[in-house]
Amino acid sequence: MKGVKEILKVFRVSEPVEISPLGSGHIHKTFKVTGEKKFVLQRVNKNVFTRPEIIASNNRTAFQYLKQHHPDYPFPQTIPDLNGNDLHYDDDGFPWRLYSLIENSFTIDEVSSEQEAFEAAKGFGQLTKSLNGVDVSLFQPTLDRFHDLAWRYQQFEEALHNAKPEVVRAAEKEIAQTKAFEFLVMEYNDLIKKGSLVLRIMHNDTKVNNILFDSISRKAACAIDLDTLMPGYFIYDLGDMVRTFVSPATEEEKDISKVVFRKSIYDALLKGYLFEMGNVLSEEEKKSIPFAGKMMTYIMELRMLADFLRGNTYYHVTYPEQNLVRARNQLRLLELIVAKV
Ligand code: GN1
Ligand code: MG
Repeated sequence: MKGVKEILKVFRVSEPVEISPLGSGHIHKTFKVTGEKKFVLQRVNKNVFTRPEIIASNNRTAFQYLKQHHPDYPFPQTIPDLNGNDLHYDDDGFPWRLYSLIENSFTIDEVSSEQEAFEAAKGFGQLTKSLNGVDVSLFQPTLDRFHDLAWRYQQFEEALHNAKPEVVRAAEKEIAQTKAFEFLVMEYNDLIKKGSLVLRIMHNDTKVNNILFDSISRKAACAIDLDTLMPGYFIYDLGDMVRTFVSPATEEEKDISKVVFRKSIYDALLKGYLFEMGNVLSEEEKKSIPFAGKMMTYIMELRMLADFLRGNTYYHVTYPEQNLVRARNQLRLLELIVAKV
């Protein structure tokens, strides 16, 4: 961990410190740093986020707006390095950033009660609500067309076209199932064309483990992982909550009989989200609520399957079929959401 200690010096964190891996994100390398104080240190994945300065600038814009309009909002702002920069680049060109560790907090990978669903959804809703009123044009996309379902479908087709025959063979069933949901792309295109959705500053990565819960109150302390804080539609956040809350099994579960749709959790998350966003969303926007979970489960499934077809170039994997397992899992979930919502 010598390299990590060198980086910490640039952020004025001196030894002795203990460094350990943190969290279950698929993109960055995250460490918990324990010394005199506690920190979260992250190495940003520069292959995914090719313009990390946009992350820093979006986060700063949000932070400044919140400081002025909602000073109590617990926004996780980075600690600048010796030169006052939010990101510090190492010799290999990787950007690093440092946060204070929020004590007495925890994350969950699965939702186990209606209360948790309500609180987490309320937490994500609170972020968008607090940023309602900020000038959206001050923000840039950190990842282009991130939740553009039509584009993601095209990427899947491209990956399929270029995949090795044995890889296609291994995923034959999933490919056929995926194609059968293409109607969701048409629905998405129609919805966007109608223009009833409002461009807002969204979190855009609202898996349940991106909410920090307070250990004592068990309420949402704050939303974390703000790399994709950028313009988007509310269905992106609501949909990814549906995707990651309603089933008791995560996207990593190999046994798809464990993937189930819990209606009571769905209702609780909707209630929590609308508790904050009920007066922010227009009546027209609210008509898209049932589409949210379908769209976001499908988009993630397409991305996972495309990554498998490409040979696992995007998501971290610990075994070769992991992206196929994830896609299979998400297909089952999608089937359930389409049937029940
Ligand atoms: C990635 O960074 P992490 O692990 O929270 C991905 C999300 C996917 C998610 C699937 C920047 O999120 O879009 O929903 O994996 N983030 C990026 O688990 O691609
Ligand atoms: Mg992320």
